[in-house]
Amino acid sequence: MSLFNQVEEIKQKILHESEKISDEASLKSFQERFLSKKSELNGLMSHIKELAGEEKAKFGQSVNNARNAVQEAFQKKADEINQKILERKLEKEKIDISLPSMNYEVGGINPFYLVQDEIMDIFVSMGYEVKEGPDVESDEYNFQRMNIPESHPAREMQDSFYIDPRTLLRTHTSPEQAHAMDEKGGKPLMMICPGKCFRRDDDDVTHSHQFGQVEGLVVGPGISLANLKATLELFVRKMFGEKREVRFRGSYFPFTEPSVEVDISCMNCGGKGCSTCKGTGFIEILGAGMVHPNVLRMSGYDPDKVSGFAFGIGIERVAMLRYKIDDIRKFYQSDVRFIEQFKRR
Ligand code: FA5
Repeated sequence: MSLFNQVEEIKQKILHESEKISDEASLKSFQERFLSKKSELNGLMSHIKELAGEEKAKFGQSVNNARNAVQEAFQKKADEINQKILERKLEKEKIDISLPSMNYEVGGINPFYLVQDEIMDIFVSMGYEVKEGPDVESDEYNFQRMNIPESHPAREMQDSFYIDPRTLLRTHTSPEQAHAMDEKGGKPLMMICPGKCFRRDDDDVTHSHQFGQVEGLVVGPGISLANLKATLELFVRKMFGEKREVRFRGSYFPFTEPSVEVDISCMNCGGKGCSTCKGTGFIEILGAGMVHPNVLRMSGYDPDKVSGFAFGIGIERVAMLRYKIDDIRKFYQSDVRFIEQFKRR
């Protein structure tokens, strides 16, 4: 038989073999037998030297063609088998969408944050800028820049947790007044700053050693106590509705002059007097006043040219009134029965 016929015969035999490939194992063994260097087709090439001239090239060509045909048949089978493997895998991993879903519980939002957001919305709608400040504060900003020098008796009422003798967990958000004025460099400003405060207070129904405040500050030419009163009345009305009774009481803060405290009729007894309001019928929600000239001066503002008002709202106290919560400690006890009542439905 001529070498050319042998090529054809081997090719037909291998193609016939390729028909039998049915899985990964037979595919592999076919590749080893018929497509490796030692395959029968490659072996035929050793006879090329027996041919002369043009015949050599023709023979090489026919072996190559046969090899290509075998490779093509192999590839076709490999594609078919890979497709089958993929189909089997997809079938196995199929998600049954008719199954009922897992019932994930969605938590509620602590009313502290609901109210903090509400307070911010009210002041942002009046044009206030929102600032942020550090929980860990320097003695300078927490006290001195707030007109509370060392050994001032007001420090007694705001004892805190100290990191070192000059650094403490801030006792109020008022140091943000000084930070905001530093930043504005003598220009008019209107800002609020929500944040956490810490005090060495004894915990009871209305006091916690950790609580939240929203500080507010407005500085500019001609700002008056009337502006402060109108702003806080508007805030109270937006927050609690028209019916809630509001009381402005003269007070004292070293960083404001004059100073006031704002009380709201108790949510629990409606003003008659109960244990929540300690029999007074009112709960204090914020402190406020006209920014003290010393504070303005220390922050680079001229008290003869500008004036300002400031306030510090107790977030839990507002939340207690808003949602009739009778004990401030509930905000911090992580009791799901409490939090669940504030789920957004
Ligand atoms: C201050 O902290 C002043 N920095 C507020 C202020 C700001 C006055 C700007 C003038 C100008 P006071 O200690 O009264 O003030 O606290 C303000 C509010 O924070 C209180 O009305 C109360 O709502 C809340 N608060 C204070 N101490 C506690 C506490 N231990 N637990 C819960 N809330 C508290």
